[in-house]
Amino acid sequence: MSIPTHEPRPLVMGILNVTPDSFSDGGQWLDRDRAVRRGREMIDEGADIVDVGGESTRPGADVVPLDVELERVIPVIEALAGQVRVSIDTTKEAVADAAVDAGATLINDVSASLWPTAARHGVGWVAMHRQGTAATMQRQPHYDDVVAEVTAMLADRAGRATSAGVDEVWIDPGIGFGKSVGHNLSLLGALSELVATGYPVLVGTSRKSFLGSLAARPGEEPTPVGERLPASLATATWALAQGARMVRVHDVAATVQAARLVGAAGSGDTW
Ligand code: HH2
Repeated sequence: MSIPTHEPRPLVMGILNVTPDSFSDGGQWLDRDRAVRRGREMIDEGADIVDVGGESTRPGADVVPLDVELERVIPVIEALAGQVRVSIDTTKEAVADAAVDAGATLINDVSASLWPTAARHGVGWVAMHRQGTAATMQRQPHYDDVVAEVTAMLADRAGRATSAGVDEVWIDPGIGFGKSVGHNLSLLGALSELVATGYPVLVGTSRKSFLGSLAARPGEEPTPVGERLPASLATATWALAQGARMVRVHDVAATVQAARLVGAAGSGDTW
């Protein structure tokens, strides 16, 4: 039998931060034309969804006024929406409203509170877990049982969204959002518990700081953000192999290859 080259594969969401201060790509795509070009490049690289954001969520990031966030994201969404599925990464209802009017069909919500907006528009919704806010979340995250608490919170929000009429609900453990390195590892190690809720799971580890500390050689500094591709790919592959249906990444081309392999290896075909 010939070896299939286009197995159904898990999904890849490409990150497009139209911000000056995102932790990894801040300032790179703030210019509208560059952002649209990067979005088109991600489509060519195989992104299933392009996730457009206008406000960084990194610890200590500034709050962005509504008009500024709209000005950053709406023209980019309008330019890309006919060519690829677009999600809007926001916690503001007014931004989500305008983004859906501009063509976005998924609300990626790190505050896990915008399900009524998704229900009103009839679009999909991602509920992400976080402890605290951007200002406070990495001060001293604490859980008695991180896996149980994150799973319970996400199942609760997803249930509310489903009852409110949202047909497409994703859950996301929020790696790095009010979590220590140990919390992140516990959640990655127990992803099967989130998968067992029955909601599709999205995971975002791409270039995050815990990868820098874990991948560094003993006694060395954490690997810089631009050198975290191997660790990002390893954790994306791990997440997909545990049953996550989508990963959110900066490095689309490389991750699409990894996702293809996970899809092929998990297809159950005998070659
Ligand atoms: N991570 C970030 C932002 N949005 N959304 C979901 N669903 N899951 C995540 O893990 C997630 C997210 C942070 O990464 P990034 O967008 O690269 O940085 P910044 O928030 O600084 O713009």
